[in-house]
Amino acid sequence: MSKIALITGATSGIGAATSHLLAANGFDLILTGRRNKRLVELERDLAVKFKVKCLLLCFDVRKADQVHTSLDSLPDNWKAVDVLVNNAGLAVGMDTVDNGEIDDWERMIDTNVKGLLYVSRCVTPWMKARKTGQIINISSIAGKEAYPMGGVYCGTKHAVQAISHAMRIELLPFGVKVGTIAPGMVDTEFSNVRFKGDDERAKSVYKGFTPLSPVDIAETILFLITRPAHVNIDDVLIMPTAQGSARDVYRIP
Ligand code: NDP
Ligand code: 8X3
Repeated sequence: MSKIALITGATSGIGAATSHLLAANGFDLILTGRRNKRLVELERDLAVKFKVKCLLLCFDVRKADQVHTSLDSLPDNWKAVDVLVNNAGLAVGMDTVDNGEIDDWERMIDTNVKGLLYVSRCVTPWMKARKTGQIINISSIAGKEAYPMGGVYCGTKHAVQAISHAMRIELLPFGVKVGTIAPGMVDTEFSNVRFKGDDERAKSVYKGFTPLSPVDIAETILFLITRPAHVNIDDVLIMPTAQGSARDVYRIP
């Protein structure tokens, strides 16, 4: 029987790349995101390339009721989730705390922290009952270091690190693995979202060096979830070769 992976934020970037790689490796997939058209296109693409089953759930991770209704609606055989990738997340805006927009803060906190909690709260009991499973939470270099103008995003990713560590300890008696992956800069739609559709500014983030690709992170996820039963990789910091800290990037003009 194929293993089942549930990937949040499958409609773009790291989530989409992970969906492809896990499908290529025989996982059946529960794919989630808000953009249903993209989910349907992704499913069609995966069906053509790989012989895996997909189940699509379109919901907003910020809405606890949507998360619970969608996940609880899964047929019992799909609740046997082997791998949960809590990937849905975003940065919105870049500003100092005294100038920041409250709506931006709420979007980041509600998505990156509360959304991850809502999804985990639903899926973890299924894993506990089966005494098996693995949760990968996508953190960031921003979960390791804080930088000016990114205080709230960094705060959310520090929270992801702390929550993940607590979950890891809570789930020890159940044999459920928990790990975090903290990437540096990855070329996805992340910066377009952060800069609210300013494509030129978004592009400039990745100028003059080679950023990570979403496939680099997908391959890291695959490595973590294919370790033997007695091995849990707790935390991975993965950076572009040209990036040495959240703020130090060696760019060739
Ligand atoms: P993308 O913007 O390409 O993808 C983000 C994904 O999150 C989309 O599929 C989006 O789906 C989903 N998402 C966002 N908000 C919600 C929501 N409210 N409900 C449901 N799904 C949501 O960015 P990345 O692939 O780069 O980001 C993935 C993760 O990686 C994030 O947690 C991000 O913080 C983290 N990360 C990214 C880095 C980077 O440099 N790119 C570096 C370090 C970490 P939809 O819009 O359809 O809902
Ligand atoms: C995304 C990486 O450096 O923009 O998490 O915070 S960074």
